[in-house]
Amino acid sequence: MTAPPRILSIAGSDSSGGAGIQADIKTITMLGGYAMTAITAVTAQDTTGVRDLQVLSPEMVAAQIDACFGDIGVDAVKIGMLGSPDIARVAAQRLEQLDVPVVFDPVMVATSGAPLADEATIAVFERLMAMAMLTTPNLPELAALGGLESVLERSPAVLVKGGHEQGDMLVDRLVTREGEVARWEGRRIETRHNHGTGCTLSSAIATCLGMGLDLEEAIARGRSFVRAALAAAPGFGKGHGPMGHQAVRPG
Ligand code: PXL
Repeated sequence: MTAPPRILSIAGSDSSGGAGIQADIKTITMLGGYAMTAITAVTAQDTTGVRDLQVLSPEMVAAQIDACFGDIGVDAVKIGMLGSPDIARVAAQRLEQLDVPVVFDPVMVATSGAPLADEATIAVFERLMAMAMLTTPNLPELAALGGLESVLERSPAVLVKGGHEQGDMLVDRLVTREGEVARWEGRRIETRHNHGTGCTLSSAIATCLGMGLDLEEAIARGRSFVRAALAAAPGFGKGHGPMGHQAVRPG
């Protein structure tokens, strides 16, 4: 058996299990990766909203990152919720010294509408975009970051996720400084159980990059995983429930 790709998720914990670190561990594991974590913040949340939130110290986040790189080693990194500007800076500082593919999900708002990044943290996103192989904003995040041109000044590649578009057919586009290099069109999956889709997609792409797939293949495989997990949502909770990561068949 070949060794699984070693994937580090730098992200926040979601007690409800649908998003954040929990979604990342499920995704990485289901895709055949080995999941490691640097937890930035702990949220107390359910499917209807974030009840409470505690952010860890930047030293503690740095120590988790160092522990993963120092012993087991890391083949690819996913960055999600950062929690504070100091954590964002320390993550950037560590990753700038290392040569592994990084997927940056510029998390700003939870599916329930709760803010997950303040202005000062978002200001450090520029540095993270510059060291990421891919940045994966949804449409509201793209607008908040100043639009596609502005993001491309930093990040070499952007996956513009169309999930917030109106209509029946949704388009995700991979864009680099050379222009659009790929697009994927899919019929909207009608469900309110869409909590954690962004976390799941970014960690799936990181896992596939860690396996050695190229960017387009990694995105294609990540999208398929998200669509299968959405279709398998168990229907838990009174709000935006979790996806069905555990029900996705390999392949
Ligand atoms: O999906 C964005 C997200 C990221 N990280 C954590 C979250 C959420 C959404 O709820 O809870 C910890």
